Amino acid sequence: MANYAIGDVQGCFNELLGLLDRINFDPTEDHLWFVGDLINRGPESLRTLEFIYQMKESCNLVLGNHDMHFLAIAEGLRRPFKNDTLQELLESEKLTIYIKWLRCQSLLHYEKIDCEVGTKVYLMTHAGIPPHWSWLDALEASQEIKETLSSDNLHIEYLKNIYGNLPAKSETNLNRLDRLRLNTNYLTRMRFCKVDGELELKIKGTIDDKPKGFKAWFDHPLSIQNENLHIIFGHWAALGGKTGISNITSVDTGCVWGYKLTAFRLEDSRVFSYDRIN
Ligand SMILES: [Mn+2]
Repeated sequence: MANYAIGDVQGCFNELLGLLDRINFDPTEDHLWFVGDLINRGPESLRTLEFIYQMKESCNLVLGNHDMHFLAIAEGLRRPFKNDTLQELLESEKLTIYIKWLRCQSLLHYEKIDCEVGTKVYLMTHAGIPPHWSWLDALEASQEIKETLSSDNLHIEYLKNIYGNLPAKSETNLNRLDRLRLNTNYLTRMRFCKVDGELELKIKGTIDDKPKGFKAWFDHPLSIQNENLHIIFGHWAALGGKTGISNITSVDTGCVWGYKLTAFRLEDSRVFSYDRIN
């Protein structure tokens, strides 16, 4: 029995099958941790989502920005972008089942895992954890989003209001929708920020492209960090799977951009990968 964190699949279905074959994945024994962005931009969003849905008992997953984007389109709140590859999924007869299932997923997952070096707490989000958040801040923020997104009464208003780069940081008296947007941006879109959590969401690129005064979120001292905690995230393909920090692991290695899909085995930190098939 082993746990594998899998990077952003983004509809790269054949590469996912290839990677699972490479790790000898056994759905009756092993667990997969998906860092989000299961779908979009790659060739087979529908087959990817179908496949993961069918083995959902063996999977933990957190939602990424592309998964949220899909939900907003599926609810008729946004139009697809030109390079989105969601059409087949949007026309699926099981669309309502997939929407409901995704709406009930979290933006944060954590679990104690017995590793070769002792017990560790693994914490997974799509983009990361901002420097100023404590454990309680992270749990409260993700719980509020989960309750809102899974609520039949609140999810439309939420999905309508998560778009935008502001507010850039926590301020006193933020209203509920601004707080939800900011916390969703932290968990699903963050790359660069200041130590107080001020976000810079326009700049992408590598760690060297940091705007003046900002750093990659994981290059700040993190309030949440302790010696047993290991953070897993995706979202930032340009890192090439490298953070330079031993207990913060990036598993997005840009499969959809022509590179590879990566699995990180939590028990022994071994990395497996499968190249993009052309
Ligand atoms: Mn992403």
